[in-house]
Amino acid sequence: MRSTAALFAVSTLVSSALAATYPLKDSFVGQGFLSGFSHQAIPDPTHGRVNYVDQPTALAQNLSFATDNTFIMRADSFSVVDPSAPGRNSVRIQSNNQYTTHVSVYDIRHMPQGCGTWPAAWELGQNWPAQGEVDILEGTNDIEPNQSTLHTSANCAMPASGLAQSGKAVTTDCDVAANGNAGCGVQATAPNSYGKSFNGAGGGFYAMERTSTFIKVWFWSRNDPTVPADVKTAGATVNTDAWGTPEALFVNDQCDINAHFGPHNIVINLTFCGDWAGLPQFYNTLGNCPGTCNDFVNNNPSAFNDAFWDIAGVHVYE
Ligand SMILES: *[C@@H]1O[C@H](CO)[C@@H](O)[C@H](O)[C@H]1NC(C)=O
Ligand SMILES: *[C@@H]1O[C@H](CO)[C@@H](O)[C@H](O)[C@H]1NC(C)=O
Ligand SMILES: CC(=O)N[C@H]1CO[C@H](CO)[C@@H](O)[C@@H]1O
Repeated sequence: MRSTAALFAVSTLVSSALAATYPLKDSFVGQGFLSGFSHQAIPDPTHGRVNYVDQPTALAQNLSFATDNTFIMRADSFSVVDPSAPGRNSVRIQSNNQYTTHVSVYDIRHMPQGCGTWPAAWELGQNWPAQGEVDILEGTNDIEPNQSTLHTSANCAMPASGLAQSGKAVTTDCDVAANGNAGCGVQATAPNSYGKSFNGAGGGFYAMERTSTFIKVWFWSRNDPTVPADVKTAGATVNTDAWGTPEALFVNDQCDINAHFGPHNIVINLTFCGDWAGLPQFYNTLGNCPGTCNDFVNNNPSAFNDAFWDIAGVHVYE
C-alpha cells in the first residue's frame, strides 16, 4: 500500500510538472509581426469610429513601423476625419497561426491611450461566438481597470467567488446573449495594469494560459520584482507553475472549456468609440472626455499622439 501510494504521488507530481511546462512555438518580434500577422482592413463589428487599413497603407503612413526589436502600430494623429468617412485610420492585426492549448506572453512597452480609444489584445476563433473569445487586455478612455473577459455561446458561466485569483469577478455569465454581451469579466487590482499608469511604468507583461480545464491571465508591471525570468526574457520553455496566483482564473465547473473554445488567432487592435468606448457613461462620466466621442475622434488628430501600441514581443508556447 505504502509503495503504491508513494508511486502514485511521484507520477502525479511528474505529470503536473510536465503539464505546466510548454516549449516555444512562435516568437513574434519586430518585423516578425509583418510576416506572422495579417493587417485586417475590415469594418469593426462593434461600430467603432475606425477605418482599419491594410499593411501597405499602414507602412506607407507609418501607422505600422517595425525594426529588429520593436513593432509599433497606431492611430492616424495627423488627419481631420470627414463625418461621412468610416472613421479614423488605425490598425488591426491577426496572427496567421491558430492555437488551442497554449501559453501566450505579451511584452508591451506602451498601449494606446486617450479619449475615445478602445484598445484590445485578445484571442478568438473564426466562428464567433461558437469558438469563444478571450480578452486579455482591454479597456476604454484610459479608465483604469484593466479587465480580462471571456465571451462564449450559451451554457458557460464562472463562479462569483472562491477562485484562486487576485482580481475581482464583475460579471459571471460568459454567454454573449446574456447581459448585452458583457461576458464573464475579472477586474485586475494590480497597479499599472492599464492606460496611463501602465505606460508610465514602462508597460509590462500579460500572459495567458489556456488548457482544456482552465484559462488563466497574469499581469506584471515592467519593473515588478516578481516578473518570472521566463516571462521577462523569452526562452525555449515556460513553466506556468512558477508564476503564482493569476489575476484572472476561469474554470470548467459550469463551462465545458473544450466545447466553448476552438482554435484561436491572436488579435491586437485599436478602435474608437462604438458599442463600449462611445457610451456616455464610459466616454463622459468615467472617462471625463468632452463632447461626443465621434466628434472628438473626427476633429482632434493630435489627441491621438499617444494612441499607439509599442510591442516588444508576443511569444507563444504550445
Ligand atoms: C477591436 O477591439 C474591440 C475590443 O476587443 C472589439 O470589440 C472590436 O470588435 C474590435 N474591432 C475589430 C474590427 O476587430
Ligand atoms: C515612423 O515611426 C517611428 C516610430 O514612432 C519613428 O521613429 C520614425 O521616425 C517614423 N518615420 C517617419 C518617416 O516619420
Ligand atoms: C491601476 C488600476 O487602475 N487598477 C484598477 C483595476 O481594477 C480595480 C477594480 O475595479 C480598481 O480598483 C483598480 O484601481
